Amino acid sequence: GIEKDNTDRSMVQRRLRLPSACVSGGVNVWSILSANIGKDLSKVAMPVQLNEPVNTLQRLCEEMEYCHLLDTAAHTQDPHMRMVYVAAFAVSMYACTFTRAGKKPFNPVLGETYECERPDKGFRFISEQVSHHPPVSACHCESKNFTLWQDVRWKNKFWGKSMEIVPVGTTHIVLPCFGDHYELNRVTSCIHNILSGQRWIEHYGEMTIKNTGTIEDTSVCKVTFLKSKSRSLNTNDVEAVVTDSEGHVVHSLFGKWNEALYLGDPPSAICIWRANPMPEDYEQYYGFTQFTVELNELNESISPFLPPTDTRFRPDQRLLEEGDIAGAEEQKERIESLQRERRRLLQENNITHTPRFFKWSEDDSWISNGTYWHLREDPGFSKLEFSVLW
Ligand code: PIF
Repeated sequence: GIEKDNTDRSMVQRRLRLPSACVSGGVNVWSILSANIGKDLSKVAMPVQLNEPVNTLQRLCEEMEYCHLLDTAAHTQDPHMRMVYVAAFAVSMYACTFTRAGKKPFNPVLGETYECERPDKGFRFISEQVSHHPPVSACHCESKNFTLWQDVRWKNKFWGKSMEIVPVGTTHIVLPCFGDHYELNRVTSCIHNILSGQRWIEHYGEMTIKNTGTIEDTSVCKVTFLKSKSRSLNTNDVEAVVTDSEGHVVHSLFGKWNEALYLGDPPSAICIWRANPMPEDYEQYYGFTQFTVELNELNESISPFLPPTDTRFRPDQRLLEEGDIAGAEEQKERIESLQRERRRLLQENNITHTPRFFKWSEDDSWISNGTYWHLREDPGFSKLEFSVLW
């Protein structure tokens, strides 16, 4: 299946930049927020200028940029070193957020989907918006070395100057060759200076990584994302320790979530992960990494295979990417009212929405129902019915 139409695509030259730089100015975040104090912000339609041209489904895919760390883990015999690579991957998931405090991702409509097949990185990824209120995005990523799934739900706390985003849910990483099943929690993210001045993003709190897959490996990794004392002091620092079944420290790691992670103690520490260099002019292009730039690319080699619900077809996000703010805003409002209409019809008929490619599992998370890639190949999405999202 996976080989069929991607052998050519792995050779394809991907785009190096977005079609248009970010058009700045225009939105007064303060006026929006002050008009909605005390309200759940996820229930307020925000102007499209607050958005960057990727959505939360694609944001989950961005976290796969450094998946080679999971490939390395899958080829590492020593369970404590496997934990080190899994921890490095977990830290790397935050790297792309460093340059991204200025905007928010698009909020997908219910039933919106996204796929990303990257033979060059060895994975294929799917995601779907499985709930609208509250917004929940679920994803599933598979390769011959690992499977990763997670769903992301947020609790927003708006503190006036800053906004805290408290994630709910568990990230699962399976390494089938060792029977490992790692579970980890995400830490709190905070956007500072939301109303005025330079916005910046911070992640803090403790992440615990446990291997629940085997009884032999009871090691645990605790990753601490440190709160900085100020904008310029010890920012983005992380520390991690891997402890064995007796609680003895086997490995320690340190670094910065936006830069690099080291194993051991200085000066003999070795670099386990380093963030890729940013593309030229990234500041003008929403602070996107090269990998992010590629996520919303649409061309003839892929469009015939995608379901009509794929984010790449969503017109407001496409128009924003092209720099057409007015067109994007008009489409955003149109798409939102279509969604309200669908919701009204469901309510009138007492029907609850069922996600197409994910199902709710007993362990309190959304998991893939395993149908996406089969249906994509046979009969193909062009032969299937989908509701019209835009
Ligand atoms: C709309 O989403 P927006 C609202 O949900 C609206 O209620 C709904 O109408 P309905 C519309 O259909 C939606 O399109 C609001 C909210 C959405 C997220 C999740 O896109 C990501 O207009 C948040 O936005 C991550 O936004 C933030 O939630 C990380 O998109 C940076 O709550 C927020 C975020 C607030 C951001 C503050 C500014 C940060 C720079 O009638 O169906 O209810």
